[in-house]
Amino acid sequence: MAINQWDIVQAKYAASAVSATQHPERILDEIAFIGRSNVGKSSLLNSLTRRKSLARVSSSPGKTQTINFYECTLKRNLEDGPEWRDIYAVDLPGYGFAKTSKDNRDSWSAFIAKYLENTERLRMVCQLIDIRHAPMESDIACYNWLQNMERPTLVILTKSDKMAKNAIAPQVKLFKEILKLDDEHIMTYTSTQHTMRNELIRRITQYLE
Ligand SMILES: Nc1nc2c(ncn2[C@@H]2O[C@H](COP(=O)(O)OP(=O)(O)OP(=O)(O)O)[C@@H](O)[C@H]2O)c(=O)[nH]1
Ligand SMILES: [Mg+2]
Repeated sequence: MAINQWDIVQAKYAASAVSATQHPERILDEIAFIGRSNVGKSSLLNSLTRRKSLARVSSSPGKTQTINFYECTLKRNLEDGPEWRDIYAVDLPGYGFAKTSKDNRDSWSAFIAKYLENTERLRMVCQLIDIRHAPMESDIACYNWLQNMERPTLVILTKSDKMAKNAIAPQVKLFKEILKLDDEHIMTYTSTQHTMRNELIRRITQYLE
């Protein structure tokens, strides 16, 4: 790792919450990952922490049903020695899962909303959207809702390995226009190749200082 650049050197499961009152005992800065079911939130978390199956991944949507906290240790080398800090990476259940009943969806929204509204140490939210689709209504609504709450948001276009290389830039441009984003607030990601891993850690840690 280059000098000053943070890396995630350790990660472990800390807790699962099924109601807004459940939270791991330790108080740490939090980074949350939100997005439609199946967009690749849990996969991105595994890629980010270099762990194969820290978070459970499934090809059928609706896999993550609870708010899962992962305690991550960040490390960077400064000129006078290493510096460490712990944070929570928080994997949220996906939205837009059609097979779930309306009642279920409503309680999902209330549960997640409470977490996003009330978590004081939530430093930023990564909103994941599948790069292959134009932003859906639920994605736009979620993004606007985060902005109304004044949550710093980074949009991550996932599964970029599934798109032709020359189609990526125009698609990023489309998302930037629709969501009115500058370059610092959007990036692509591929959890199968990890090529954007250091860049994502760089962006996330900017919000911690
Ligand atoms: N090719 C490719 N497949 C991916 C990528 N990220 C995730 N997937 C696949 O997409 C599917 C869903 O991934 P998950 O990480 O479980 O998605 P999730 O957003 O956590 O889904 P829920 O927990 O249901 O909300 C799995 O089959 C993954 O292997 C990626 O970057 N590239
Ligand atoms: Mg998941």
